[in-house]
Amino acid sequence: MDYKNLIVEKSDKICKISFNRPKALNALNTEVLEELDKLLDEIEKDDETFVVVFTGEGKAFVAGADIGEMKDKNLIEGKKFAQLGHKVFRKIELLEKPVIAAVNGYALGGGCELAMSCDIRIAGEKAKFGQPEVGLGITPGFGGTQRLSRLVGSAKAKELIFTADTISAQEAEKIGLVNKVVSQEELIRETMNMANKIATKGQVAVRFSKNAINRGIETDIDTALDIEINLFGMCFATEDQKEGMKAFTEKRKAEFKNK
Ligand code: DAK
Repeated sequence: MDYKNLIVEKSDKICKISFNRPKALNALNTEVLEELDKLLDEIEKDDETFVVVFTGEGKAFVAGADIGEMKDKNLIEGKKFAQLGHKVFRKIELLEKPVIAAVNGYALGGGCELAMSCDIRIAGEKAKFGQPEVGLGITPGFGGTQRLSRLVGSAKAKELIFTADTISAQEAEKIGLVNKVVSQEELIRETMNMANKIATKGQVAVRFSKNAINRGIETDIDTALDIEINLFGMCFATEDQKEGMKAFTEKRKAEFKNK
């Protein structure tokens, strides 16, 4: 399927998705969110995609929800927009396959929230992060109050949200909002290297690990450990576990079938 606002490139088991509304700094409108919703369904079913990478065309990753579209919405329309955004962001978070955000520039408001829905964030040195919503008279609306506090702790999340400050990539790394900062030139290469590394591992185990971390973090430690025990046990019903351990004892590289 062709997408108007997204550039989709698939190679070597990696699907790279670039937001492509550079004139509006890749702001998220209904059309972009609907395209993303469809694309995520396609990716979930695509056996040739193991890892997803998000990035942005131009100087922004995503500069937030589209203020131009939002400003005239009434209550019903606002609610519909919110439901669509939440559905898409949760779909990213719960996608079986790992998702990496290569944050090339502004990640503000809904853009920062989108990056936080991804599993891993790598930032270019010029990237900027922030939740500027209170300056527009709204609260963060695509999960920012919840995901930011889970990532960086409630005190830092409150500081960033209450002040609407924009922070640098370096500051974002310091507080744990991004995994690492690299030069702008190296951003895509470094991100692809990490994606490639993940794509060569046993994908059932990678996906089980994502599932265990996501579900476990929301619950008490005993329930969380039970989740791990069950998924660990299920690995022993896979061909990958047999092959992975056999390859180790035979001192060769495992050839996973991902089943
Ligand atoms: N929406 C629409 N257009 C945007 C935009 C945005 N978020 N951000 C930038 N643009 C547009 C600008 O209007 C401008 O368009 P033209 O004037 O050229 O037509 C173009 O992109 C270039 O922007 P600038 O000229 O402003 O570029 P600068 O380099 O000078 O500044 C900037 C870059 C990122 C600092 C600045 O553009 C900026 O402050 N942008 C707004 C950032 C922001 O406030 N983002 C948060 C948006 S609020 C909800 C759930 C979630 C949300 C809302 C509701 N529900 C539950 C209902 C989320 C809200 C948000 O994300």
